[in-house]
Amino acid sequence: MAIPIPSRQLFIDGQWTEPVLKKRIAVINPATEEIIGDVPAATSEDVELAVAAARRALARKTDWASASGTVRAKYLRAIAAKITERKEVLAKLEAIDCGKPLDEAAWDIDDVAGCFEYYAELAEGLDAKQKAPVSLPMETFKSYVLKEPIGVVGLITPWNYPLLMATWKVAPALAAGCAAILKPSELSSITCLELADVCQEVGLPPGVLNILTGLGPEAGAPLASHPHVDKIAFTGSTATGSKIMTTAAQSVKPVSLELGGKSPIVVFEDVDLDKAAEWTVFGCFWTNGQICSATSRLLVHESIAAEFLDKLVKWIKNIRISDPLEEGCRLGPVVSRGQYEKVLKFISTARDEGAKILCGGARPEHLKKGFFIEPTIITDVTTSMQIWREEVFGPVLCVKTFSTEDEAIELANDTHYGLGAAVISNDLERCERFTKAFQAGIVWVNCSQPCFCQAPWGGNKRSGFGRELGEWGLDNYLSVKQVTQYISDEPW
Ligand code: TXE
Repeated sequence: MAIPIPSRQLFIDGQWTEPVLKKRIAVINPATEEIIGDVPAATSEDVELAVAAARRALARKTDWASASGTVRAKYLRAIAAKITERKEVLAKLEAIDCGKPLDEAAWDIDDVAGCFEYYAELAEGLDAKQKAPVSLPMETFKSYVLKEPIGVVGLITPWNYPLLMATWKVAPALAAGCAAILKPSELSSITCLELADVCQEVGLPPGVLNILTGLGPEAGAPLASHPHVDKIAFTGSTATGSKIMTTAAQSVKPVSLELGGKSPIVVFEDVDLDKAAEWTVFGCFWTNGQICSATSRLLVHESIAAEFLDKLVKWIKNIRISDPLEEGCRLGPVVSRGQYEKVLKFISTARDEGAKILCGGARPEHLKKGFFIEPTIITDVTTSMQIWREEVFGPVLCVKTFSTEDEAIELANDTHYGLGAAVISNDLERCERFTKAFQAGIVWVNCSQPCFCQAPWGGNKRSGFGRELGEWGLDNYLSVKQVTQYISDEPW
């Protein structure tokens, strides 16, 4: 059963605030194509208010940036507990907003709560790490390091994991003692507004987290260029990431960018083909392929290619495609009409360029409405084809065969992106060689996609830079201050 979309405003300075220009954005359920509600659309006027509120939150010395990590951890734990309490509703909202199966959405919400808990722990740990001594070659001086919140941070996030991607930024930013302005994607922002409600309920000090829903150019761009925003953290397309970097450069603002990908999965002949098929399907079709790290280029050893592709097709035929709220749904629609048309165009271009659509390639026959696309496998691909080179961000796997390790590595690294890479083989020395040779920020051995909030996440090349999650995620929001003191009684 669908649930009503709560009617919300922007969240600025701890208050629900109507956008200055009173604009709103329709929310469309991608499974039914129906308008199911709306969210406020912020513009630069609202960005001004939010930035001012965030700066005030940092100026009040008592309750945030200068509070101990232990104090901030209490708020993060309280947020985690409320998220867990609201899990069922949040999962349903996520499912009808971005089209992911309800079970998957529920796992996301568990991960959201887990991530807030994890950064609560790290916030507490931060207190002990203060004044870490630096060893100097001269005894007349002593030196230590203070880790301080970087200031007011702008967090711009995408639609594929709406609340989870927001949490990957909000939780460490707050743990570090920053004040934040979150700008979720206009395509799915409902659950981020529910996070605002949670923050109000736990009494998060006003201005510490401000949430501005709205369009990229109208709300995201003024946030990225604002002179009083000290850092931007962004997850989204490489094109928008590049724009944000250019804008941020004008005020020499640090940025961290988690961008697109075209990650390879290399499958050798020495493996259990059923297990390898399961990881390959999971790696590419989970969340409908709308994952930045989706292993969407399969490199399979030529000696097992035919048998392996047969198995993949059988796996795929068993994937239940339906409305995300239906029991047993494994694949929902893609997020929007724009994304639907874009993915189908990728498939038709691949066909026009001479590739073969082995399975899928169209809307499933039994679904007349909604942005549904069958899981698609494309073979006879060459390295110059668009389908090999560009991120599809949909349920599309393209396949090439290889005969030697060197060839597999060359094909795997034949991309401008460098986010994830997977190798499936029983030969662990070979896996080690691939681990070193892959040009990627994340390597999976005998699996694809598992993600833990303790481990660093991020890419190389045009997949961006900086790492989220783990301690690296916290460091994104901390600045390092060197303090050196002259301690000798002798004159210098
Ligand atoms: O992304 P955008 P879109 C890829 C994927 C997808 C494509 C387009 O290939 O098909 O990007 O998706 C905000 N200044 N990924 O259009 O534009 C925008 O409002 C400041 C990969 O949704 O990058 C949203 O909040 N902000 C990806 C966020 O940027 C701006 C996840 C992401 O939107 C802005 C999503 C501007 N000028 C898409 N323009 C991943 N790495 O996981 C837009 N935004």
